[in-house]
Amino acid sequence: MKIKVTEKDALIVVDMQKDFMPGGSLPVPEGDSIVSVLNEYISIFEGKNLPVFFTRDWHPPNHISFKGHGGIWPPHCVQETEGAKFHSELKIPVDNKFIISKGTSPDFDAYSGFQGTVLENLLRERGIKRVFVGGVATDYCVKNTVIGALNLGFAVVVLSDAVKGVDVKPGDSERALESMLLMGAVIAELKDLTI
Ligand code: VGL
Ligand code: ZN
Repeated sequence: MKIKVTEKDALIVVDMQKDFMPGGSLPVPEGDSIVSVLNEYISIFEGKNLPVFFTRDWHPPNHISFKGHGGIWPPHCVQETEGAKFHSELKIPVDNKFIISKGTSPDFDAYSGFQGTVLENLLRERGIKRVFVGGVATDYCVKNTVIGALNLGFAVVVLSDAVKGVDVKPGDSERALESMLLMGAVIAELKDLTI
């Protein structure tokens, strides 16, 4: 299916941080394999001067999602640490890009880029009606960001060649994609986009 990228579209790149990449503290298997296709999407949006949003997990050291602090995850994406940095090959535009930090307070977690952030406002201010979403993890932050966007009334295109999941239980990523579809998201890949 062909999808034309228009001036009401934005790109959201979810949590492409070192701790979520192989070798990081909470690795998504093959998480780094989507960097090059994400860079292609980024250059399409940048080329049309459309906004690109990069969400990041940005946790304090005592975050509630961490083992030992009430959560299930190993410590990851701790503010100002190496593991919280974006993958070094991710091509972050100089202009018209926004970094959205989430999960920044000790007592709240945020799997959605809309939770406790200004992402919705930034999109609305710019007249954005549809978001294209890629990144990690399909079964956590991508899924919740997509559902968050749908619930706020945005149309959503999930970029199936630019997402990777953790699959704590086998099939979690596949089920996550199905639930995004059921809620109204469209699934597309690079070859479907026309500029
Ligand atoms: C995520 C687990 C814990 C994600 C964040 O970015 O999908 N997963 N924190
Ligand atoms: Zn987290």
